Amino acid sequence: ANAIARVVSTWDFGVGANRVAWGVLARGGSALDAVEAGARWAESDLCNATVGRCGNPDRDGVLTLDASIMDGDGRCGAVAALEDIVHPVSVARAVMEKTPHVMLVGQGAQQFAVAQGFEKTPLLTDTARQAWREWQKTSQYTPQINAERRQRPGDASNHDTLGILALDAGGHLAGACTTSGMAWKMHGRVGDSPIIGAGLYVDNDVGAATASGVGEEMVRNAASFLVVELMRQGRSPAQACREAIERVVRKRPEASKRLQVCFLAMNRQGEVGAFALHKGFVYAMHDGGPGPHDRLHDSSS
Ligand code: SD4
Repeated sequence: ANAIARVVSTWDFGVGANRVAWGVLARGGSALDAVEAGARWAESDLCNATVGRCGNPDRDGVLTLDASIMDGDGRCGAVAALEDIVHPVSVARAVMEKTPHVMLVGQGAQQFAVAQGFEKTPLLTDTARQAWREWQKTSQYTPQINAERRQRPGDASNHDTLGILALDAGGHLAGACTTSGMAWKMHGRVGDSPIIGAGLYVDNDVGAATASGVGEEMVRNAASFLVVELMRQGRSPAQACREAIERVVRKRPEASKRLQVCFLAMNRQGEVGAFALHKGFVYAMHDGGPGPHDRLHDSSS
């Protein structure tokens, strides 16, 4: 195996996703299979109020899921506003591999998923329903800078997406991003995570980037694409993430004081970097090398 094979994921629960993804890489599996497996782990993790089946709903009490997957050769697929399917990342992969399209949304995405053999399962947990009832007492949409307590079911915190990037032994990159989006969002709202170039971008010639935080800022700045393009111009992953954050701030200096935006990047050599608008963003890395395999790295402004 190639010494540089590695996997990185956003936030502390990225440790769990990385372990599963590393299992795939260590068996000689592809980066694409690795990121899908890691994202699936997060989607079924019953402790994450912002990804998959345990996610918090929108302001109408509906849980809608967004996900994307991209291979370093440019192939990509995504789903947005998908309801009642446990593994949106796998539906995104099916969009990529089995349709002439890149993205399916809402009813159409669900219809496609069912036709592909994915089971329809009512997903909103009792805890999430309870959190939504609590939220309705104030009905304020004020995203927190970071989820202070780490994503226990029913947390009032309302973001923390899994973005996962992998480099396999063949030097091939892939990435995936999966989320239930901002809790208490408007029904029908789509964030950055399923938008190729915003929440995720991968190019084997250069590197890969993913994002977490308030997705509107990533969409405005085509942010993951921006990070990859900055690496193409010679920046290190960390520098590229920092410059992308600076761009976000320049565009909306006032809003930037209240919003979290986080970027995580890896170049084709396996160098990793991250930067966040506010303190508190961590990412997890697993490379199978000596020492702790599940290092958490802090990265802040
Ligand atoms: C979104 N970026 O839907 C996602 C939410 C998120 O950490 O990342 N939270 O805007």
